[in-house]
Amino acid sequence: MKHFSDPFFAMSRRVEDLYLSLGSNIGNREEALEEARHTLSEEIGTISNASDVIETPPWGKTDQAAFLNQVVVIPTDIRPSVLLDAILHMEEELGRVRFEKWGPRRIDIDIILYGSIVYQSDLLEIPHPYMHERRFVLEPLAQLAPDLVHPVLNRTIKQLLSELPDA
Ligand code: PH2
Ligand code: MG
Ligand code: MG
Repeated sequence: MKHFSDPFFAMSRRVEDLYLSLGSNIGNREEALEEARHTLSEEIGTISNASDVIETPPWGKTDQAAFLNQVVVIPTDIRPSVLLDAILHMEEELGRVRFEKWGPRRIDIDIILYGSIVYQSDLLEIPHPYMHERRFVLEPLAQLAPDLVHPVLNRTIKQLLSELPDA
């Protein structure tokens, strides 16, 4: 029974707020985000809250076009491993081609936070391992949930944002 090795099998399933970061820096970026929101609401659940869409300079790999970024919230009880499969499938359907790590993409959907769940597998880490270093995540996230506490760092989103070294 391979299920017993999944820590989530033992957890009581309850609805938690799933925070996703959306990003696009190829083609019609607005349209890519719009399609992502539409597909997410069909495949995962109704979006209960969404930040503004902001334009952000490329982070990590800086010789590429500016991104549009947004954070959305979906209350759900879907298991993390299933979520990841669904999201990877959606990214493919939405025309994502993986060229290189941190490189340009039409759409990127990243799991940022999932309630206060801490999850780690070979394929997925929640909270997102770089979220606290990324202004393009923290800024829109702080619009929605400034007082939300990062379950590993034990700091609020507002605090993490104020502690970012300025670019
Ligand atoms: N995504 C990356 C790497 N760099 N920079 C910005 N501004 N926005 C992103 O969404 C982004 C990035 C890897 O997924
Ligand atoms: Mg990403
Ligand atoms: Mg990604």
